[in-house]
Amino acid sequence: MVLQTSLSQTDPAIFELIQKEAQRKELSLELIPSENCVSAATREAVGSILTDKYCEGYPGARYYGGCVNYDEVERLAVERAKTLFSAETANVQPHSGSTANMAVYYSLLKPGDTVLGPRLDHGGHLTHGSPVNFSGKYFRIVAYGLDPQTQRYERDEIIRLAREHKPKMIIAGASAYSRQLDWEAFRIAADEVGAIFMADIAHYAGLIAGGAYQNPFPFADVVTSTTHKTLRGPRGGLILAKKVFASALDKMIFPGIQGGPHMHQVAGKAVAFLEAQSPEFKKYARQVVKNAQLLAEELLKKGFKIVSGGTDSHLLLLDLRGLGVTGAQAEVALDQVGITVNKNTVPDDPQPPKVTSGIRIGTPAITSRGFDSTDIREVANCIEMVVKNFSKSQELEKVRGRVIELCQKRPLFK
Ligand code: DSN
Repeated sequence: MVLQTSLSQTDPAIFELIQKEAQRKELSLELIPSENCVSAATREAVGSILTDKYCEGYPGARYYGGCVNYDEVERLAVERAKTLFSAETANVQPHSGSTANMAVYYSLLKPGDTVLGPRLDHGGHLTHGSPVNFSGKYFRIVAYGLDPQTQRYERDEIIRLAREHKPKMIIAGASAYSRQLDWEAFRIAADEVGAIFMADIAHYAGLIAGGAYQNPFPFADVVTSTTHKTLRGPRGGLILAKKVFASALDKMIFPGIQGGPHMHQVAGKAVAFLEAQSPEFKKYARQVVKNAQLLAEELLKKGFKIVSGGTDSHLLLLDLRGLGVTGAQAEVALDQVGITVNKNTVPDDPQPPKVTSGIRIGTPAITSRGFDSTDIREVANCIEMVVKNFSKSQELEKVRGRVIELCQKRPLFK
């Protein structure tokens, strides 16, 4: 007999930890830009019986019987993803953004091929060519970085590097870059040398879906993403591509690097894609950017330095150099008052990656709980008080009270 008892009866320890996490989330400000809070509907799909089934293959061509309902789930997810991003094709099976990126490298390149991608310490991701990642181990990486003056990726430099190194693939996309990526520049660079242009929109996907950030299509050949950041879906990955690349990418996801897709996750992605097509989601995406821009303005007024001077997206990077506090110290002090951020390297950071001189701040999760301009001003005040008094426990206690007030004003789980 399948156990039908509730989680609290079957496993009180795990039940208790989930309750504790709900409480932590409810009473703290989630400012990590890659995190969000999914809808109850998405959670229901992800927590459903769809976790039970093996569906190796693709709709209509599976290696297991009994996939009829799963075929429909996957078809819905694929069609919705294509509509949302104006994509010719979609593969919704990648378990994560990293596997989505791995499938692109392994299907469209040969080991040792040259790839032009963003530097990890200038905003890029591990899978964009870091030497400790498969991408840096198996491919020849030429990395581009931020312009020292503008602290942005500059069009001329991308084109110059492409001409010099003749990469087989050029990657645009980032984990800590707040500005609009110049998709057209990457297309021009790719065309000059016959390279594939891959855009990794993991961070910007929800903003793009909501029309608050430019879509890399039609410029990009292949677009990879996660589904759980600004897009506010379940944890997972996604590949969108021009038709000509689809068959190679599909074969690389399965059977190349994955076995059975996680169909409960695929169902959750379908729900999130549907939600992202709504007018409310468009409003949400615009508000995420407005909130990030206001937070940047307020912090600038208070004398903080922000990499590139502001943001066009959901995140900003505070440069703490000169304030006598490291990124790690700021992260710990903010955590003590219930503000969750992550330490992050800033351009040409003198500190090692486990210390850093910066913090990365994002507005997707607090916007999901309804934060507006008044709330954002208070968030800026709290950040200032903590960072400038990071070692004074009495000051931190006062800020903790203000954070709780903000959280109670904007409950997450009603
Ligand atoms: N680890 C994710 C992030 O925090 O941005 C992906 O890059």
